[in-house]
Amino acid sequence: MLRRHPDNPILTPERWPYPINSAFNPGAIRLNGNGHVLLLVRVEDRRGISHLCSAISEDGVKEWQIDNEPTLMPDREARPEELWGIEDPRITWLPELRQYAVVYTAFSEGGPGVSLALTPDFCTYDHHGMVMSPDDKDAALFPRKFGGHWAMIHRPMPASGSAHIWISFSPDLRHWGSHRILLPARRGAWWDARKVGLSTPPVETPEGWLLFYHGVRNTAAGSLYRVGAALLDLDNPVKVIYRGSEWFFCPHEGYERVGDVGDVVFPTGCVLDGDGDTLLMYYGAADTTVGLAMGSLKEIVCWLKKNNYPGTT
Ligand code: BMA
Repeated sequence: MLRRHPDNPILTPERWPYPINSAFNPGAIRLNGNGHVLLLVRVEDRRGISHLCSAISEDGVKEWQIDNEPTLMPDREARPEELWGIEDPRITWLPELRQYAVVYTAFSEGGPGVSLALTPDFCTYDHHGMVMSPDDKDAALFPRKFGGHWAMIHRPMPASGSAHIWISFSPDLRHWGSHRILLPARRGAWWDARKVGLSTPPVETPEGWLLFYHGVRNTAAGSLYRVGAALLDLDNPVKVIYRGSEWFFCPHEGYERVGDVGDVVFPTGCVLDGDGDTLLMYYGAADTTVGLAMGSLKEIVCWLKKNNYPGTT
């Protein structure tokens, strides 16, 4: 259901204006105003510390203008929770606040947690700091409130056992509660048995919020990251309407199978094309480069209906 773009990988570390190790797991948004696509790419430098760097393209496919220097750096003085870098941003436009929300992993001395910053323009940021304590990652906001509360999807990591996708609510984007499991990892031999985590921010469709998620299976050769989907109720996103039984996107091409961390496809951002149906999904490939895959929202929802299996066993 997702077709890789023939120009893949669309962004590689060699193209960066300054020396880096890898460029992957980008947040994505279509900018208000000119409609260009902005990627906030996770860039790992040669110390191993990640920052975010923006790349902008008119059509979201080619001629990327990469910032000449890091766009958002971890600031270990002002924000000690960013000691070992900032990673894997997910971007949501919040019409009510007229700001973009950037939710990212802050790698603190206590482990990775979820941080939130608001920005009107990707130049200045209002940092809310770490809003979900370690270990927690793979988080994004919904674009609007439900019953007066903002909702965030995230993935806390328990000390033992499987890691599930959770949803939490906040009246002010700072204080979070009403935590509950939204999508549990399956069990046994399932492709999404050990860990699941949000991929891109939820995508609104007429039938519900489309939730892409990665499932991780441990094998003798290491972890395998693959992508599946679920559909959440539009007005009550704690309600899962459908969950696909199978994954539909997995490491296959050379650049997805070989890299710093092989056998990983890790989508973190998507935008819609002008037709309102074609999805452009951006993903990290083998923790090294950025890939683009395209599909139809309608087709994916249709597939979910036919392949629905809400069970975990
Ligand atoms: C996850 C995150 C991602 C990474 C993936 C595969 O836990 O840390 O940033 O892409 O593992 O290594």
